[in-house]
Amino acid sequence: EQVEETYIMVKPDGVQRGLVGDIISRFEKKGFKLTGLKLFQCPKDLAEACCWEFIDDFNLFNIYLQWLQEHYKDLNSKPFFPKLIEYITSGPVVCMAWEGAGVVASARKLIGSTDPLQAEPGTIRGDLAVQTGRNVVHGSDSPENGKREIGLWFKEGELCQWTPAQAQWLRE
Ligand code: YYY
Ligand code: MG
Repeated sequence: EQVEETYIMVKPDGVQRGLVGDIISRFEKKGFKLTGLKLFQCPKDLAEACCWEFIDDFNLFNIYLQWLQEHYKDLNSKPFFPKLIEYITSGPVVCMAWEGAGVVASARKLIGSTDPLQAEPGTIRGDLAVQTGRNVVHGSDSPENGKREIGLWFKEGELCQWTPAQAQWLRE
């Protein structure tokens, strides 16, 4: 089987609500391999600039905005995009890289539908959230985007290659 990578991120509401451990745990227990993990906070002045209220450093702001536009490149022109940026930059997020055969589609299933009210019970959004605008977690939608997003959110030395002790008990 083809080993894939996916970028999973606990959004600011998930961090504020104390759901980080629960969310990490679901991917961990399933049997995927964690290869990257960090808490990241968008610099405060940039977060405020992202609210389009004021802006101190045009250059830095543009770099960061371009970066978030690249992360959500399919959603740039949607009417909810400014609010999405405001939300994503409103507090610390937990950035994760997970690896495994089939991890991209399986992680999307574990996460559940974009609208938490439509998400099945047992999924992260189905169990832990009530609104699309506060759906606690991000997951890449294709192997290509998994690679692309990990490249966007992690620097080279931040990722770990390792063999979990349980590997031989997960697959025949
Ligand atoms: O991949 P997923 O997060 O399930 O949904 P996307 O269609 O990629 O949208 C990304 C993100 O945008 C979604 O998690 C919440 C937000 N959003 C929104 O606020 N309002 C919408 N109508 C659609 C998406
Ligand atoms: Mg998406």
